[in-house]
Amino acid sequence: MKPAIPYPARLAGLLLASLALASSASAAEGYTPVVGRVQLPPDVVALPIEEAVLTAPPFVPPAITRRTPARVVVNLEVKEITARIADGTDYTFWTYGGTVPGSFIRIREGDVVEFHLNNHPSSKLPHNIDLHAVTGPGGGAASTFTAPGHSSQFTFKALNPGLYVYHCATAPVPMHIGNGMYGLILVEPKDGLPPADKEFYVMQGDFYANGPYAGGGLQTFDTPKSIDERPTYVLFNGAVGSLVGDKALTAEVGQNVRLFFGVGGPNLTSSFHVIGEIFDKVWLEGGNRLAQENVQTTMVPSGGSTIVDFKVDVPGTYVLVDHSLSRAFNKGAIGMLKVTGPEDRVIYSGKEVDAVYFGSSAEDGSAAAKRQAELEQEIAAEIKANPTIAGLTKEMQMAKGKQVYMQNCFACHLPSGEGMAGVFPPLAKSDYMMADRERSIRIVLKGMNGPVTVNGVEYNGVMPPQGDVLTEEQIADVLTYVTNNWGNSADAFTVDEVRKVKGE
Ligand code: HEC
Ligand SMILES: [Cu+2]
Repeated sequence: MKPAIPYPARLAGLLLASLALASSASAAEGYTPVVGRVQLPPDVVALPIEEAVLTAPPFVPPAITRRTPARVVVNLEVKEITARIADGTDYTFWTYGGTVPGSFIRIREGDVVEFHLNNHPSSKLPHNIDLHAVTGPGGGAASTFTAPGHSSQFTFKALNPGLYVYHCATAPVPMHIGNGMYGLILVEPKDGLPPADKEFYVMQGDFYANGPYAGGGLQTFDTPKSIDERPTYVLFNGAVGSLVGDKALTAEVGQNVRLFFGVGGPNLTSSFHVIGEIFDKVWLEGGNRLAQENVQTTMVPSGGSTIVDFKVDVPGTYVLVDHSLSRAFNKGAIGMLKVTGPEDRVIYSGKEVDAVYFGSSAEDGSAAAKRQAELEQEIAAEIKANPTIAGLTKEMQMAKGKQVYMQNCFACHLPSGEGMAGVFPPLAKSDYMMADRERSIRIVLKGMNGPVTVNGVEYNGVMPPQGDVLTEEQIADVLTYVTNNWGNSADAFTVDEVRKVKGE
């Protein structure tokens, strides 16, 4: 029989295996022999047995009310699935329990846990689990290496309270984690946590796709991007918009909200922040001592966690972000908490005054933002009111192009396309834009600077290139929109036209 391998040696083995990059080579490494059921002492045998309640994110199992230990049976299933990662785009996720992050597990300090890891027969690969709550080699990974259609069992005692990450540790590990194989296990302290009115489960992860952000179709893991730590997506709960709209978290004014927040990685840490709220209490790094109060942004390491509590005092939408903000605004790390209930205008008044200020053009920003919200509603209403729109390619392109425009162009060219005198040239009725299709594509792809005359007026500014931010399809859509709106009229732009100019 193979002797137990000490952790450093195992780690070295895993590293070597991931260097080999072939999962078949690592399969042999991951396997450890069956050692037979543990002989439990009488005091453990006498404990009550219960099956752990597992929940899918953003939900959390109910607080544990017993004040004595139990033998808890956990049944966790590994499933490889295809699911939406962004609008129109699917991704091949590997999951614990069919969700990203995996099922939330809640136990109590002192519990003896009989853990079953079941790898669904439809899986293509072996998987295992390293629970940071476990004291022992590999956190359970050494004992749970499980082939497709198999089930492994091991037992551990929850010695330390805290909020712990669990993840797959099968080589190549960053790939298994990068495909969504992580979750949280809460080990409640003996006396429980202070009560909260609402508890939610949110985890951040970085995803490395073999295509652009929301690029459409089916995407899978991209190893070079992962090695360079260049994520395509940084997400809360495994998809763009997983906590937005009717999937937003909810609470009522006066409630104490608790977030169990973790970072699966595989690579990035999180500067976790809720816009418009202050964390009243933070259990830093998921430890069990209340470590800090009144915190704006808390650092959460990759493979780490935090527990934050905050009372919601006024109604509105509070936005969860990684305050490394490109991740929020360009890679998907945005969630929402919608709070309903009575206003308290002393705590937060709302906009009290909007007056003209002649010193700068700053007011344009808020006017534009208001107009953007109106337009976005219009688009939604239009699409809703007209189901045949989907069949009409040009209109469809216009609708999609409008969304691209409202994200990437309106700030300078304004929602109405009229530009800004002396600074940003107009697109509405622009003789310059309408004169040359290929030139317009080139401008969007590569940007523009130097003097230009539009409708008889000279401009000399800088337009940043959009080729790295937008897909070819998005460029075709936005150009179709701007050349067919505000009195302009032209044929729809095709992806092929964009590709041709891009290849110049
Ligand atoms: C940061 C501000 C900014 C953004 C964002 C921006 N532009 Fe521009 N755009 C400019 C400026 C400034 C010029 C003129 C550059 C010059 O003077 O050489 C310009 C010029 C143009 C022109 C040619 C001139 C004309 O008016 O016909 C087109 C077409 C155009 N932009 C389209 C777009 C589209 C489409 C987007 C979004 C995908 C976009 N721009 C985003 C600032 C911007
Ligand atoms: Cu795995």
